[in-house]
Parts: sequence; structure tokens; C-alpha cells
Amino acid sequence: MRGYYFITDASLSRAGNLSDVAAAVAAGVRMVQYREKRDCTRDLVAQARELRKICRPTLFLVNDRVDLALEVGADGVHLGQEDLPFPEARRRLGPEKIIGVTVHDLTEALAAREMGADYLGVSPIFATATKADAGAPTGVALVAEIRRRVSLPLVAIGGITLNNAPAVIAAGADGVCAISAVVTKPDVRGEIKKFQRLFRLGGGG
Ligand code: TZP
Ligand code: MG
Repeated sequence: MRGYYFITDASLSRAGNLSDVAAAVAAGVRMVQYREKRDCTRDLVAQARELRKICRPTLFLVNDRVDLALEVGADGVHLGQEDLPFPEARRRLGPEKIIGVTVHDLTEALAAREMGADYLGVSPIFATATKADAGAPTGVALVAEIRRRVSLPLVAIGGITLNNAPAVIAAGADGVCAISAVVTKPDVRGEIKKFQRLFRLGGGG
């Protein structure tokens, strides 16, 4: 889990999801999350199936949609606080699939751990225009606070750039996700590699 975590954003992407995900896989990311808020299920299934194919052995997760994850044989899902409740998602996905949960404070983090989340997305660390309803920025202090109490992998998200990522990693994040700082750039693979280098500088793997 340590390293850069890739999430698609077709509306911000220069080159499109397929190109971006291929670049992320080439950069060696461990996990890709397909996040698509449009609701034409037929298109989503078709694209998720394509992305699933290029994400081997990279882990492939689907945002929100347990049905889509099951349909395309994804490795798991990422759930927000307003998505399908964790117990239902676990029942439908079975014990082996990965379920990540977005948390905005320590209480949500402890609850997600209690339910059996495989990792936590801590959000939003900084102000972001990418997700309109992301809520108030938590700052790196929340990463540190959750880190002290929870040993699950923590992926930090929201307004992360190459400049502020070192502070996020220093606070205890195992992974960082930066969407606009990566998919709006001409060289997605190169940008991801720069994030990955921050983990090596910090002494991780
Ligand atoms: N969840 C919380 S913040 C966010 C998501 C999907 C958007 C992060 O995008 P950016 O461009 O890295 O701020
Ligand atoms: Mg969601």
C-alpha cells in the first residue's frame, strides 16, 4: 500500500482514463481506483472491464459501485460515508475483496476499523476543487491523529501536490493520492514517479 495511489478522473484528464491507467501501471502503482460519477451503467461496465484488463497485477478497485466491482471482477471497492453501508458491501463482495473506506475524523476511522475496513482514505487533507462535497480540509494533523490509534494502511487525499506531499507522508500516511496534480499533466507516468520518489526518500519501500 505504501506509495502513490491512482484514482481516475475523466473530467480532468488530458489523455483519458485508459491512457492514464496504463501510465499508472507503467509507473508501478500498487492500486488503481476507477472513480466515475456519470451514471450510464452500460458505459461504466465497458470502461471498467477495459481498465480491469490493464490492471494486472496492479490491484483494481471501483469507487462507490459494488455491483460494478462484482460485474468486472475488480479486486475491491472504495466506499464513502454515504455509499452502501460496509456490512452490506462485505456481504456482497465476500471476505477476500478489498474494501477501503473514506473517513473525515477519528470517530469515523475507529468505526471503519471496527467494521473491518482494509484501509482508510483520509480526506480531504487540503482544500480541493476536484470533489465539490469533500468537506473542510483536515490538515495533516488528522493523519497523525489516526496514525496514533489505527494500524490500518492510511491513504491521504485532497489537494495533495508534490510540494505538500512530504508533510503528509511525514505525518504517517502510507499512501497519497493526488488527482489534479497528476492527470492534468502531459506526462502522467513521470508525475507519478515523482510522487513515488518521495516515499523512497522517506525510507519506505
Ligand atoms: N476524495 C476526497 S478529496 C478527492 C476525492 C476523490 C479529490 C482529490 O483530488 P485532488 O485533485 O487530488 O485534490
Ligand atoms: Mg463514494
